[in-house]
Amino acid sequence: MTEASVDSPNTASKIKGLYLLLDQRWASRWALADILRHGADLGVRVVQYRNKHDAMNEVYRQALELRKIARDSGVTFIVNDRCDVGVAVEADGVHLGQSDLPIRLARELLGAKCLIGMSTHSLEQVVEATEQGADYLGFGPLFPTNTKANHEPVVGLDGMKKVRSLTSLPIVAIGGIQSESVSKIVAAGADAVAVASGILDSTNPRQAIKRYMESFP
Ligand code: 3NM
Repeated sequence: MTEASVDSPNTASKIKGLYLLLDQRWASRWALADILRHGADLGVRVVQYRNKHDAMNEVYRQALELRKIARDSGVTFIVNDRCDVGVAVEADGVHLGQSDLPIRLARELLGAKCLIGMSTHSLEQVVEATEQGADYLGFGPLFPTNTKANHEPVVGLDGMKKVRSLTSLPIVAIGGIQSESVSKIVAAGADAVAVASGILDSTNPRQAIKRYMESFP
């Protein structure tokens, strides 16, 4: 455990505002390190590194580079899916999907101080992940998105409102979120809003991050 994490334990209160998705599929267009630096500069507090494609040595190399930048700028760094990468780069958290390791096993591997997030897509999954000890939940897709292939049915703002009363954990709304929708999503009960394409498909990601940041009430 590093000194920094002893000084500032990972708490779910770090899951707030714009949750920036650094998805490897855009790495041929943008340096993800630059996107992270722009985010940190504009006040983003949490990022997730997402790579479902590359070989493990490349995933590790990219994760380590991003992890260092995040640590230097005080941004919470979360790795998608992979507990082994999370341990290897001393990530602040690991985000699990419904087909990843169970939360109980992830906790054994990662320890008490590592944040564990869980993707949920239904009321039942929200209740289950809360009972199983997740630190925060992803919930979506709020709206249709091309970023996740074969995604589950859209939950919409109504779904968001329904799950708010089912858990006291921070909820990260995800899926097809444009900056124009942020205030309504927060009003429906989300603590954070995860975004990939709304920023990485833009011709000016820095401008796009700024627009999202200014959309929070
Ligand atoms: N998970 P964008 S939706 C990674 O519903 C992911 O759990 C989802 O990217 C879920 O902001 C999604 O481009 C895609 O829609 C998020």
